[in-house]
Order: sequence, then structure tokens, then C-alpha cells
Amino acid sequence: MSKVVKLERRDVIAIVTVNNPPVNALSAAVEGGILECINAAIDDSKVMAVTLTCAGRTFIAGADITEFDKLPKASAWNDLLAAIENSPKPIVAGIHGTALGGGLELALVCHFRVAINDAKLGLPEVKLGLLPGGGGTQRLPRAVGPELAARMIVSGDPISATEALKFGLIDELVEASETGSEAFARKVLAEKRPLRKLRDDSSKLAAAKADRSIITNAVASMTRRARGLEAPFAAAEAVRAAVDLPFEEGLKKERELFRKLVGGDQSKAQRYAFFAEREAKKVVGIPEGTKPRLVERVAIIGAGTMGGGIGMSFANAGIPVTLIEMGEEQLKRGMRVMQKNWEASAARGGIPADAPAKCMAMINGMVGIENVRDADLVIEAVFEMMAVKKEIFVQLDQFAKPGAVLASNTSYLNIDEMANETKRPQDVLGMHFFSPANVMKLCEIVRAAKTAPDALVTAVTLARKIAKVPVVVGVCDGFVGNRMLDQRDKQAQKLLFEGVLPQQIDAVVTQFGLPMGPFAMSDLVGLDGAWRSRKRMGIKSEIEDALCEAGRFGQKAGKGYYRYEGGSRAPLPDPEVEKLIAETLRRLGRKPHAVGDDEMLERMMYPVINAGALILEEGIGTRPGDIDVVWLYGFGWPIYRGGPMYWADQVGLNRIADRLAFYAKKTNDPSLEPVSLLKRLAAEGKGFATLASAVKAA
Ligand code: 3H9
Repeated sequence: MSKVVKLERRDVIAIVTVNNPPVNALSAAVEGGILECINAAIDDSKVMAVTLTCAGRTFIAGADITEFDKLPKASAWNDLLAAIENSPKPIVAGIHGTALGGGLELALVCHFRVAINDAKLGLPEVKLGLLPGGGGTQRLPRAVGPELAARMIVSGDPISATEALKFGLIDELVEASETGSEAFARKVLAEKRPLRKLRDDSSKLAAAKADRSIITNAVASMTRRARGLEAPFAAAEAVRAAVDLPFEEGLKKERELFRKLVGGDQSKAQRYAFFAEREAKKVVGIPEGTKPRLVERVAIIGAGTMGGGIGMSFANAGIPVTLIEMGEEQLKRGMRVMQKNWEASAARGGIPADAPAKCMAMINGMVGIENVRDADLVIEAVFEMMAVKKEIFVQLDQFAKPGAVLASNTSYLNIDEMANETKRPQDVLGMHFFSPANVMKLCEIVRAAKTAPDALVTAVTLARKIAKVPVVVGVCDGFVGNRMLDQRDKQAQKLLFEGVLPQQIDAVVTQFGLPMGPFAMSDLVGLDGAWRSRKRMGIKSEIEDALCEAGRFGQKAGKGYYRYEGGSRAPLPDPEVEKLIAETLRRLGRKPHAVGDDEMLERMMYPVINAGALILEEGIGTRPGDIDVVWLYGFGWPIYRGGPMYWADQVGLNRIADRLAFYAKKTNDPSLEPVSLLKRLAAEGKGFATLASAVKAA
């Protein structure tokens, strides 16, 4: 009998229970086990109906993604689906937790489905660069209609059990999945309900057959953000096949599209990213079983853009916030911005109409740092200057309660120096949020020299609680994300001085798949801050200085490297800028020359990889996957390229090391020389992935 699937009988009801922690993924063993139990139940003359449920935290959350690289075993999977669907005895799926991917597809071949109220049901395969390959694209449109099915399949987002009931995906809401499905099975028997096979029911397809815009519109709204991704378009094609083709032919189409995607580079990269994100949550180098400290209230110092955004993230998660400013005016301004942001989300329908008031009630605005007293975690988000930060930490040491975690949101500065201002450096760490902090998911958790393991775990746990993706990094200038990004931006600036236009450089980056190029990003951030610091330090950056002197401070001024019309955020190339660059180059005696797109990409991206290698060499980042997660969630690296370190492995480290050495000479820039880790791996013919396994094994 199977170790992961159990069969019991309660008089006429056979109960099949999957128990494959943590998420009951459909491994080969689970598939085989379910088939064996279903066949045994069908063969048992005492059994009249069967239920399929799961032990543990969730219903089956999909196929086992770790097994995808092995040979496909479509026939075993098809045998299982056919055995359930063609069973002469009713089979009821009892759902709790998440019925996802292959899990929902299995439920869709059952004749009935019941779910508990907080269950979620979805086909998230597109998020792994796939489409549902177990009949989901053909049966879901028949269950809920093609419009909702297209939304679910093309976006990968699940729906709630209540919505599932409303649209006919489930038959009933129940209190508990096991007892509820058993009771429902008895009802089916008592009422002699006919077995419903979705494959034979095309009634919900009629409307979309008559009016194609139903499906076209749903697909268009879901694929708008799918730039560069293959899977959402393939998924849409499969849903269209459900409407246009007979069931069997639609299935064939689905299989064909699935096979193409599963062996493709995009899905491999997306599956890699899925596991990299989960690995990143595991903090390396702390005693096993380290527990987080209890955090019931958070204090944030500074109600500016960052502080406000961080405060919103905590309030959204239901964690009370004390927002602290130096004066009433700044505090009022900060609170007003938060309220406006929430109201704008409510107006867009992103949050319920009563959410802004509820969220604002979570924020307690106060003047004076002594008000950190009640907080279990304090995050300072004040001006990015070491002297100011140090002063804050001296005061935190005085006012914060013993055991409170003290965090800085600095994006570049040395956390050890701040920690040393206190008598409790073990409680100090960095929590570097990315702007806008209420939207961006990345949070670099900076472990300082003396940070205690439980303080670190507290920050990681809390970041997850507020729906951020935490990555633990070490202390260095710019940590992982900004330190690497600076290398790209430095090279982008050099290209500008060779006469390449901002829009040409940005286009190379966006064509590669990032949402924004370095110059559009500078315009978004604003050019004036860096200009003022350069002036203070007596540093020059002639082109950007000239832009600022002409009042071109970026988006907020309606002009920077680009011009912006009528308050729009769309960057438009500006002949004025071309003129200004040409004049600056003439003044400096530089001759513009053309640079090809491939060279631009190499010159901007390979230094990023080099910096990543140095970060690993120095131990600032633990795993190459952590660096990839930073880029995926901090800078919108295209998920179908896995992350910079994964991408580097696909390009080949040998090539990257060679090209870096070449550009170091060609552009007379020794900072481009490959670092020793990169050189060593390249010489050994290895990739960064070999380091990931070394860390895992440790
Ligand atoms: C599919 O079904 C294809 C079919 O259409 C075609 C068939 C022919 N496999 O996320 P968590 C692990 S494609 C293997 O931290 P949560 C995960 O790595 C699949 N492992 O928990 C982690 O391991 P560890 C479609 C999996 O509570 C642990 O479980 N399904 C899988 O925050 C806990 O995960 C999906 O895409 C898996 N499928 O979230 C669902 N799923 O502890 C993907 C999870 O060693 N999964 N693991 O680090 C999820 O979305 C979330 O994991 C879930 C739980 C919502 C289920």
C-alpha cells in the first residue's frame, strides 16, 4: 500500500487521503498511490462513493515541481485522470488550503467538489512559465465559463471558495474538507445525483462561441503585463481551443503547448526562481530552532516617502504603527500622503472602500523620538547621512524598550557604525526597503557584525508577515542590490560619454526585459539629490550636471534625460538633451562613436555579474539565488531569465570573464577585470549554480 496515500472505508464511503507534506505535491508516488486507492475503492463492492481529501495544511498544491526536469510520465497522469473521471461511483473532492495546478485539475475530474470557506482554487502554472497540462485549460472553461477561466489561467491568480461557489467551480461550502466531502457524498447517493463529467458539459461555452470578444477582452487584460513571457500567450491559446475545438482535440492542443513550454528556457528559469525565492527565506548560519521575538507594535522614524511607505506595509498587514516625526507639520504631511495613497487604491478598486479608514486607524502619528517606547521593532527612515543616523541610534538606545529590534532603512550606509552607537549592538540590523516601499516586495535584511540570531529571524519573519520577500545580506556599500546596480549605471554613464543617447541605452535594457532603463530610472528618482551631493563633495558628472543646471531634475520637473508631457510618466526623447550632450562632449574634446546593442548589453550586464561574484566571494550574499531574488523583486529582472546569476550561468562564465577582461582593456577601466571567484569558476568550467549546492549541503 502507498506510503503517501491512504484508503479507509466508512460503511459505503471510501476515503482517499493524500499525505505528502509540506504541500501534498503530486509526486509520482502520490499519483500512483491515488490511482491504486481509487481502483481499490471502485473494485470494492461495499463502496458506493469515494472522497478525495488531503491531510496537513492544504489540498494538493500542484504537480511536484522538483520532478519536472525528469522524463515526462504523461501516461500515468492520464491513467489517473481517466480512472477518476470514468469511475462508475461518484467521487467528491474535499478541498482545504490551496487546490492549485495539477491539484485543481485532479479535483476537476472528480464528479463533485466541496471546499472550506478560506480555501483558494487556481491554476498558477503560468507563473512557472507553463500552462495547466492536466486538462485544466479544457475543463475549467466548462466549469466556470471561458471568461473567468481565461482570467484565472492567463494570470495564474487563484479565486476564493466563495467565488468558486458562485461560478460553479465547487458544489458546496463545507465546515471541514474531510467530513464535509463525506457528508456531500452521502447526499449524492441519497439524491441519486447523476455523475457530472465536465468534459461532456459544454453549456458554458456557448456565449463565448457566439461573442468572441468575451474571451478576447479577458485575455487582453491579462496579457497586458506579460511582456516577453511566452506562457500567458500559450495559455490563452489553450483556452481559445476549449471554445473552438471538441474536448479531445482541445486536450491535444493543451498537451502540445505544455510540452513545448516545459522543455523551454523560460519555464526552467521560472522554476529556478520559484525555488530560489523559497531558499532565500532560510537564514544560513544561525542555531537551529532560533525563534523570532514577539512584535506587536512597530515604530517608524520619519514620515517621508520611505517611512510612509514602510508604515503602510505594516498597517496593511494589521500591525499597529507609531509614526514619528520631529514636528507637527512634517507629521501631518506624511499622514496626508498615506491617506491619499490608500484612497487612490480604493478608488481603483484595489482595496475595499472602508480599507483606507481602517488602515489609517492602525497608524498613530506622534512627535518626538521618545515615543518609540512601546515598540518591539523600530525602523529609522530618516535622511541618508551617517551623522544623522548615528544621532538617532544614540537616542534609540536611550528610549527603546529592552529587547526591541532596532533597524535602519539605509540603502548604502554602514550598519555596524550605527550599532556601535548603542549599548545593544546585538539588537541592531538593517531593513532596506525599496521605493515605493508599500509596493516593492524586496526587503534586504542586513546582518551586522554583532546582530543576534533571534533579532535577524525577527526581521525576516516580520518582512514575510507584511508580504515582502526578505533576503539576508551583509554590510557593504549599497548591500547587494544597489552595489550591483551601481556598476551597471556607471557603465551606462560611460556609454553616454561615448555619444550614445539615453534612449538608445535604455532601449537595450528594456528589450532585455527590465521594466526601465538607467536613465528613465534616474528621472524617476530625481537628478537633483545626487547633483547636490556631488557639489558638496566637489565631484563632477558633466552631462548630468549640465541637465541639472538647465533645471532638468527628472520626472518631477517634467524634464530630465527625457521630457514628460502633461504630467505623464512616459519618457519622450528630447532633442534638447541630444544638443546638451553633444555640446558637453565637444567641450570635453570627446568624439562620439556608435556602439552596437550587443556590446552595450555586455558592458552594462557583465559588470553586474562581476559585482555579484565579488559579493559572493566576500560572503555579503550567501547564495547566488539570493542575489537573483534581490534583482527579481528589487529591480524587476525578467523572471524568464531567472536572475542575473542564473542568466550568467546560461551565458557561460567563461565568456563573461573573457569579455570583461576585453572591455577592461578596451575602455581602459581596471574595475571591469573579472574578480577571482568569477575567474576561478570560469577556468574550472563551472557555473554559480555549483556554489548554490555547496551552501545547501553545508
Ligand atoms: C502543475 O501542477 C502542472 C500541471 O498542470 C501539469 C501536470 C501534468 N512542488 O511556498 P512555501 C515546497 S505545476 C514541489 O514556502 P507557503 C516549497 O518549495 C504546479 N514543492 O509555502 C517549500 O519547500 P521548502 C502548480 C513545492 O505556505 C514548501 O513546499 N502549482 C511545491 O507560503 C512550502 O512552500 C504551483 O505552482 C510544488 N508544487 O505557500 C503551486 N509547492 O520548505 C506552487 C511548494 O523545502 N506553490 N513546494 O522550502 C505555491 O504557490 C506555494 O508553495 C503554496 C504554499 C501556496 C502552495
